[in-house]
Amino acid sequence: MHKGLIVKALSGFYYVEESVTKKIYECRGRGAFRNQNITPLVGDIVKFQIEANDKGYVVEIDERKNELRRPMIANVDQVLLVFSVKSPDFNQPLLDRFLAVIESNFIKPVIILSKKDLKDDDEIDSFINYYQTIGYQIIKTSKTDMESIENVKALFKDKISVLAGQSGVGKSSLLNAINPNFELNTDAISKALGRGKHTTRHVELFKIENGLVADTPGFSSLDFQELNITVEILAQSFIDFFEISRGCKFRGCTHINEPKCAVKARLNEDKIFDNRYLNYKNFYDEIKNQRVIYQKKQ
Ligand SMILES: Nc1nc2c(ncn2[C@@H]2O[C@H](COP(=O)(O)OP(=O)(O)OP(=O)(O)O)[C@@H](O)[C@H]2O)c(=O)[nH]1
Ligand SMILES: [Mg+2]
Ligand SMILES: [Zn+2]
Repeated sequence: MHKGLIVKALSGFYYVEESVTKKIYECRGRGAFRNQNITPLVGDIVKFQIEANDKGYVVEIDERKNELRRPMIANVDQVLLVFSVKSPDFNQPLLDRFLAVIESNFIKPVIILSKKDLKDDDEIDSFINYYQTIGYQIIKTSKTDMESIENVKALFKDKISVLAGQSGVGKSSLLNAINPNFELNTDAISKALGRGKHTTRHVELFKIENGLVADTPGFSSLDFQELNITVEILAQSFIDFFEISRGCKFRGCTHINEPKCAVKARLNEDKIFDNRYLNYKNFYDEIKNQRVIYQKKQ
């Protein structure tokens, strides 16, 4: 039996890099996985059997450190959330949604603001300020600004990273700027819709700075219910609220209607960004409402 890393998943095949020879084998999953409802993921360390012609079978998956459903990947150290300042327009509710999901998985997010050549905007800068104050690292970049590209590159050192974000924000372009040998496909965004064209179709890991980075297909919806994110988990995933919530009167305060809520007090003092709380409240309602619908069905 051989040991290896799944570096790419495409059309039912898993491309496994053998740990010693670094040769790639095109593998199928064992039927047993399908029966147990387990899907091998890019980033999985696996045991596999080699058959003829560089092909094989994934037989066993090592225990995962973590796993993300969107994008589908396992064992990552950090997620680089790529948001463009324009084309597509910067979307703060989506940023808060992605941040909450990543925090709920206990993975470190880093915010990358791409296409800075397209727009200089005070509003976006004030957003950035807030996220920096609460502890997030943010890098503003564009594919032609080599200084900021170097800063992004430095993030990858010795880590397994994944780029995530909407279609068209420039994830693949960013990797090409860092290493032109990647030769990843990129495509202009649709003029009519102002959205990307879903150019990248699969998750794939690339070697970079003694680490690995995954380019992934763009997506713009994340369903809290599907990801089993409850209102309690949501509250803990807003890192700026979490610290303050020690001061809330009730343990497990969700900062909606409870009396003597420290988060709402800070909000009234303008110490919490209004939009951030608004997004939180919308997500809270979304989770609650889905629950009601779900209960009614039973
Ligand atoms: N002006 C400008 N355009 C950029 C920049 N980065 C990417 N683009 C353009 O944005 C478009 C989309 O870029 P991609 O790299 O394909 O975007 P993606 O995030 O990989 O998209 P998907 O693979 O569909 O998820 C392309 O036309 C790029 O040339 C940038 O820094 N500045
Ligand atoms: Mg792409
Ligand atoms: Zn509270």
